[in-house]
Amino acid sequence: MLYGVSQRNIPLAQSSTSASLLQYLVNLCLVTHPENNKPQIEQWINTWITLPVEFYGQSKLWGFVPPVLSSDVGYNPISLRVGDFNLDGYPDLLGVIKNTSSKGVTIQQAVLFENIPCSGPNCAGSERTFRIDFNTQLHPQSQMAIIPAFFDYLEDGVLDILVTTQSKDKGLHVHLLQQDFTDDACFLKVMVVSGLCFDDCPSNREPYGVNQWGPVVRYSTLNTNGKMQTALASQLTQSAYCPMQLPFTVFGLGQTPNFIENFEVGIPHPLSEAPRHKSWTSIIPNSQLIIIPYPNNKPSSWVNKLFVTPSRLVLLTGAALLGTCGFIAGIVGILHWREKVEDKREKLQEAHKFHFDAM
Ligand SMILES: [Ca+2]
Repeated sequence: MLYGVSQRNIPLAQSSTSASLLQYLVNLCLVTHPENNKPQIEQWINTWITLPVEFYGQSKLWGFVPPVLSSDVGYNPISLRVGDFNLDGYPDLLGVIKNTSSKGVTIQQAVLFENIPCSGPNCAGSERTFRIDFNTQLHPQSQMAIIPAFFDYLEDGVLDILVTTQSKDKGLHVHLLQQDFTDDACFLKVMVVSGLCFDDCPSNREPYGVNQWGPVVRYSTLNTNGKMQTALASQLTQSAYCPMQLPFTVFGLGQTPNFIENFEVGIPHPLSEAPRHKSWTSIIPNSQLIIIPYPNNKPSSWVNKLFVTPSRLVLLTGAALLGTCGFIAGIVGILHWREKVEDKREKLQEAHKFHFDAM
């Protein structure tokens, strides 16, 4: 078993059940049959349980890619990257799987593991599991996927996918799969920076610093059913073994256009000092937050920079409002014009009447 390697790759830094509890996931291979390794994803619920993830697809049995020390693309431990690709509030995974046919032909491709509800005895108490999306092709099939990663390419709060592949001539290529997201779902994107400058911030500039490891962010809000929806995530949980984690957190809010009732940020602190965290209320969905924890040891002074991204619905609502205003203005204009014509006619009649009376 690859427990030793896998333990370093606990990738899940986001609540997989949207229940505000961090769930530990570990991906591993049982290498009793190395050529046909049996892949598993296990979740920690008081004990490790195996999630019922189906690795059979496209008439093939797939497995994770065990790391090879002599590989010409580097030593890549089995890793899963976390990101809520469809913004439904449940973090999905991105990983590489491979299949070697009986003729020795190996296919290695990047796939999405969609976070879906789980019910039945196979779930062993877990409310969620993952389904491999064999239908979405993330890169040319003729190339071997090496490292996939989520990234917000257009800074619009919707996650895109970058995949590094290797072609038959050993050349490495980077592919971008830009997501054309049209679903009615909201997001909250949070970046917690270090709040530090090298020496002092010149010209009283904001001490943005750079992304830091270890901050925890949490939100709670009422969903469309009137129930409290909470989620929690940690930013940059890992710095070794090519983690390719996002330097920010994207929470999918699902179809929840309500204000975020409570939003909280905490950063690492020395054990001898008080915890460092701060809360904000009434955050607008579809917004990007940059938290500047300056000074680090004085949370009451921390600053929250909010950038609002208008969603498609907001734009549609604005367009409908403008259209309605234009329509009403048109009617008012027509009535006004008719009124003026009427007045003019009445004045002419009055003038004719005056001339007639004068005669
Ligand atoms: Ca999801």
